[in-house]
Amino acid sequence: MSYVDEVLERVIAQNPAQPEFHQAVKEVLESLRVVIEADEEKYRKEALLERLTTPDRQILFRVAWVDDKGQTQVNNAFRVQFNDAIGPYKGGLRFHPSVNLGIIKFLGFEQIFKNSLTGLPIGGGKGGSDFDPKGKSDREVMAFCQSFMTELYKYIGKDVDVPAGDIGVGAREIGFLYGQYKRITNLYEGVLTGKGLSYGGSLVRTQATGYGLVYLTEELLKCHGIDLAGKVVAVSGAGNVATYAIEKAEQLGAKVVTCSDSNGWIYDHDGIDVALLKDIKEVRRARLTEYAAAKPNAEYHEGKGVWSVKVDVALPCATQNELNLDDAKALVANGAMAVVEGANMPTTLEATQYLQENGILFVPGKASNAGGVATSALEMSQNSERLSWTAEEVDAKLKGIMVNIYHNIDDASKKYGMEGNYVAGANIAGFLKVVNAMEAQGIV
Ligand code: NDP
Ligand code: 2IT
Repeated sequence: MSYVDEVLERVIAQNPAQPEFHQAVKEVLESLRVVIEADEEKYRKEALLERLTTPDRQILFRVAWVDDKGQTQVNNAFRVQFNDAIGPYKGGLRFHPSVNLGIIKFLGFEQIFKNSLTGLPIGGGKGGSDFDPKGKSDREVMAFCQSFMTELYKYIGKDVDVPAGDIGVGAREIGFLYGQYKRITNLYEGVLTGKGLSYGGSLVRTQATGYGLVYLTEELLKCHGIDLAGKVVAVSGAGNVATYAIEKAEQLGAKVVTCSDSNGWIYDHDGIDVALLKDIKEVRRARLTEYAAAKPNAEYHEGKGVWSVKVDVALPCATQNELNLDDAKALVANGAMAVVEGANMPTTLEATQYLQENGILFVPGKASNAGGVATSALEMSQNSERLSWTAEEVDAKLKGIMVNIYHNIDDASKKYGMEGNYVAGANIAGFLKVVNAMEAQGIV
């Protein structure tokens, strides 16, 4: 059996009931076959793929907190420190009822390659909890965050492991987490990113993932002779990534006609009104039904449906496996030209394959959503030098990083004989830097 197949079997056997983790590992290892098989005995001897697919450390802990009725609540929490070959562990925290160890491991594994692609010195990690911030009061969110950090602080630090936001963790949560870290450790240090601007945050970090996604999309299209301006775009999600992807796409002259949350979706023929969306989601923390209530020309539909709309470009920005084979078929039938992932692994393996086989330009999240973590690394740099850069400086660096990522994955796809396969290009380019660093540092 080939070494890649041996390790795939081992990962599935040793990590039962973690389908998302299996999916992420399968996608990466399948892409790496060409690299591994060129020097299979060396890699097998040094157990390189076993080391790459086994986290350095997995921390599981209980979080007890008291709700507004005086009832004690208990949640499960996780921090997976996956790989620190190229820098301190770096990756977000997700608070959502669906969170379990397998989800955090898939996200941590993806983060290794994404962080490598940014070109910045950050390793891969991820964390979170099955706590659901939705419908909780600010005091309840604070109580949870304080209890969560009272355990997590032992394992993190500005040069050790630097968490940030993800689903359900935004500016409010990062603020409460930072306050508790500082209170316990007495250290005012850049241990978290996505901080508020008044206490060490970076300009443009809030916008970075969505803006970066659109910068990469613009470059991808440009290199295929297509102008993003004038194109019709479908976005899913209505959170941090979706909102700023919509904002930047509209600034660059595209028309975004959809967004969604976990209850339903909006079709707005006139183009999504970002100011209204921000008011509903960032200020009022309300549902998308409010959008249709405020804009009677827009349609609100219950359930799923964003990918059924006829568009040129699709940007999935909600969550994993939200774009399946049927959705891929609908996009192809409607003449879409590109699918660029804003979320982490939003496209199923079958859907990805179908899109690629049908000539759709497809870029995986580990390349196209890397602008968020890249700007987090820029926040770490600013914290270290105790300076703040201007919005123009950060935005220009972000754009340069995204354009560079596109060319890096494009070059890798060509070099390994798979031109235009950006999944392979991203996995190979991300892997090569990490492996080089792992091998240089010996068997650890
Ligand atoms: P948010 O919590 O801000 O927004 C998530 C959005 O997706 C919400 O509108 C949410 O709706 C919707 N959604 C629909 N179905 C689901 C579901 N089953 N589970 C969770 N959310 C769902 O998160 P972000 O915008 O930060 O993250 C979106 C995606 O982008 C995730 O995959 C994340 O890992 C990825 N990402 C985020 C980065 C960042 O910097 N924030 C960086 C790189 C990737 P509702 O409110 O109804 O739950
Ligand atoms: O998935 C991701 O890259 C993030 N949630 C952002 C991580 C970070 O450290 O900014």
